[in-house]
Amino acid sequence: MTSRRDFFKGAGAVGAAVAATAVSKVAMAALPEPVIQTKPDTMPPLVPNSGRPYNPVVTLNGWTLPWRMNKGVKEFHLVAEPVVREMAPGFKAHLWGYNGQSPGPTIEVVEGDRVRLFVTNRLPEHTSVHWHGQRLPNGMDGVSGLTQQSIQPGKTFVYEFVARRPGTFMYHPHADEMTQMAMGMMGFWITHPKAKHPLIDEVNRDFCFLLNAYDIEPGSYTPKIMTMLNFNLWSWNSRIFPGIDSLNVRLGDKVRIRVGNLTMTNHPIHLHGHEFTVTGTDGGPVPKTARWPEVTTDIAVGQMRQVEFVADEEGDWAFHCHKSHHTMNAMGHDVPTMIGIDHRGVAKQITNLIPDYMVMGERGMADMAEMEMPLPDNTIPMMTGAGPFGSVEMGGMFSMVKVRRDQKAGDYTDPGWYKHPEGTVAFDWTGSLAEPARFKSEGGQSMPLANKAQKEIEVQVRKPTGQGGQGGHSGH
Ligand SMILES: [Cu+2]
Repeated sequence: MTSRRDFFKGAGAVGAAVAATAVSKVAMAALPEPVIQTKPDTMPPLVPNSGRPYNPVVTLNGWTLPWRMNKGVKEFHLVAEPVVREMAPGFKAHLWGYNGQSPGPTIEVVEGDRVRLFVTNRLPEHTSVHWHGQRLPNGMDGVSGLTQQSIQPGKTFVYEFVARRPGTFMYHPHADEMTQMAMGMMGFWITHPKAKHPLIDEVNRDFCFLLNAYDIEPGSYTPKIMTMLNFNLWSWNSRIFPGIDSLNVRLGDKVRIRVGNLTMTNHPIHLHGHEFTVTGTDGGPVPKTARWPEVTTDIAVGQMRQVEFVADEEGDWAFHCHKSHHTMNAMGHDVPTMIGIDHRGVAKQITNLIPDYMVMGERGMADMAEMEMPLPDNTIPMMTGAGPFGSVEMGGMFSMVKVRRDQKAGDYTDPGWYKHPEGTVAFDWTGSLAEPARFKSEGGQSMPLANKAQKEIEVQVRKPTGQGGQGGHSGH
């Protein structure tokens, strides 16, 4: 994470065509200069320098959009445009997004703020922005064709409303939605409470990110937009592990993490080493009497969840989607299972004949993480991530919550790997071992003999081809 914010002044390139809304002429005299982000880094929280104070969030591998205060109105300028997003080091995707990145910048306002959003369309087709979860006048809801004309390429529309309800929201197009969301157009929105709120606790760290998914053939750069189930890249804020930054906190911090799902399937998000409670959704804060402890919470399509916990155990705690196919990166092949078959030396020869060919490890999948398989350009290994004890064998929707005693308040930098106190790491047993006592009945005596197959049948588990199913990696 860097503290450097790269701003590019894109002023002058904006043609202002104003929507037929009740926005004053004075306000329209000039637009706020769009702020463009060129880096995929997690930016430090943007401490508000105008308007009501609040405790800002940190957007994972993202940033918050600065605003201009204009006669008591917070003015933001979003630019919808093609972007090149680095999804992980060495892997770039040609996406659509806002202000230089996908997802777009997080918008942070305070309950009761009057907000004016200029949206400039630099895409090759029309768009609109829907402000998911907000209470607003119907004509500001951003559904093209239904509540407004769509924003044609080159045009700028204005949305204006009061952020009436504090909470966790998102924004995305409501025009050619399938294409534009598959291409990465989305962003986070947070409305902070204007005063102490009985159901919204103050926290030390407040993180947010969106769940998104792409189907990018290894060797290519642009997502396939027709894909409904067989995505091959499962990402947080358009980043895949090991490209997702860790969530770095101080021991004892109260931590809030806000997550929204704009993929086509649900994601059970799981935290190690701590229990959390779901304190709110995009519908608002959860009443305290309705909260219960969890270590995994499922986030359905189009839903948002905010979870809270006290980070009271030091360490590097895995934090990931619990669908195991979602913690792997792209495989562009119908990959046969080769468990039990020694293919050393063969793979390279086959690859000469069939450039796409890739075999699963003969001892399971774990050796894929270390295998020196020639990969096509612009893709990264399926499972990877060098940890302090070897390969983490993860990809996709995986990160870590790093809890440290000496992490300073307000410091979000990566503290490196956890140094475990002596005697607290699982270790290799070198003493003698007794044969495990197996149950005599193993093999099943409970089924009447008449119903049993004549011959003993043994099956081999075939994994993971994901044919036609959610979370599959093949099918190309
Ligand atoms: Cu998932």
